[in-house]
Amino acid sequence: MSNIIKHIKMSKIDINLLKSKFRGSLLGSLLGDCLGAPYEGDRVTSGDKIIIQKYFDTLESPELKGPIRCYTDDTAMMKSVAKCLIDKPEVDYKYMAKLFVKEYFSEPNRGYGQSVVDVFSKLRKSKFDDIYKPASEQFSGSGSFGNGGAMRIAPVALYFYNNYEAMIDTAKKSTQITHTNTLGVNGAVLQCIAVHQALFYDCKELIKPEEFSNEIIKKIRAVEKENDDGLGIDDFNPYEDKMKTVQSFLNIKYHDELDEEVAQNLGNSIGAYESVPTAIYCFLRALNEIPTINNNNIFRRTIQYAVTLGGDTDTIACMAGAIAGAYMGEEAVNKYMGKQCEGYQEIIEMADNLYAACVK
Ligand code: F2R
Ligand code: MG
Ligand code: MG
Repeated sequence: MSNIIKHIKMSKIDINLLKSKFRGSLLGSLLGDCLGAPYEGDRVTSGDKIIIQKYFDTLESPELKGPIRCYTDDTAMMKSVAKCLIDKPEVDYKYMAKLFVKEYFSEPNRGYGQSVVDVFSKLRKSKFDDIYKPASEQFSGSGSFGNGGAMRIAPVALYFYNNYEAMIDTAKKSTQITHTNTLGVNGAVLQCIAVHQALFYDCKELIKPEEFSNEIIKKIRAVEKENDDGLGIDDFNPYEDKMKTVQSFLNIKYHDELDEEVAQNLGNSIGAYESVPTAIYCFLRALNEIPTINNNNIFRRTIQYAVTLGGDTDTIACMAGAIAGAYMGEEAVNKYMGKQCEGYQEIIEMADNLYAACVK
């Protein structure tokens, strides 16, 4: 593990920027969710991209009354993860499970995954006797590979900004409350690694997509190695391989039809394997100009681009936004756009409380 940590730009972290980066990341998660939600499940055409451009332009208008964009399960669950870390410095997973269940039964109409709600019911019925049992029984024992673990993981990356090993461990254990399939768990770990890594880059220096993705590949390789059976045959490194596909797409000059290929090859569905690498791709692609998006702000471009890929737009934009916000900080978030989103002030306060809980 120590070899991997050497690759993280530890020396580059500026503690004064960190508070803004905490806010930026949780706001990125919120804005991606709220602004992507109206398009969830849609196929996006070239004409739709023009409409999405206008939609985002309008959201930046000071005249617009808000908040009117509701958040979904992505933010509801992210808030529970953050609250758990704030309230219980020694992570209490039973408390986290209780927060998920309380949140769901208080507001069940937030667009939760079809199967994860069974986990919540079983947890409640069993009085949280074994918090990992209900998830392990999903899909005839294979566990969920949905992106529900990844969409809520940003607070873990922030809280453990200076403890990489604890971060990986917490990303796994917090995901396994609802998702036990290796693809669901390692998808959450991959997203956590990406958010964490973005914290260590100064937004005044443009990230080199190849350097950033190479760092991620090294780290996810170490995580996936733990699933090896030690025989040296049929090694199973799906996320490492998918990140290499991300790199090959980044090497292609942008053209309009590319988005369709990205959606088909990297994926845009609710499976973690078909959405987490895609979110990382959105962030890395949006570091540079995208001809179909008329805006110079990397944070907004990341979220807008994620929405234009269609499919699981709230969740891909939420994950991409969390990475972009961790890189750019709160200053990149347009306040008028933010105020259009339900829970904007609450998320800022939550980010500050999370910061206070871990930065001494
Ligand atoms: N549920 C949705 N979107 C549906 C439409 C919502 C609509 N807009 C509305 O407002 O009502 N979005 C949310 O769900 C995704 C996260 O899901 P999560 O938490 O991973 O849930 P679940 O149920 O565990 O998995 C989701 C589906 O994936 C398939 N699946 C998972 N594992 C499987 C396995 N081992 N074998 C076969 N299929 C598996 C199933 O279809 C699950 O129902 C986010 O997009 C969030 O926004
Ligand atoms: Mg959702
Ligand atoms: Mg979704």
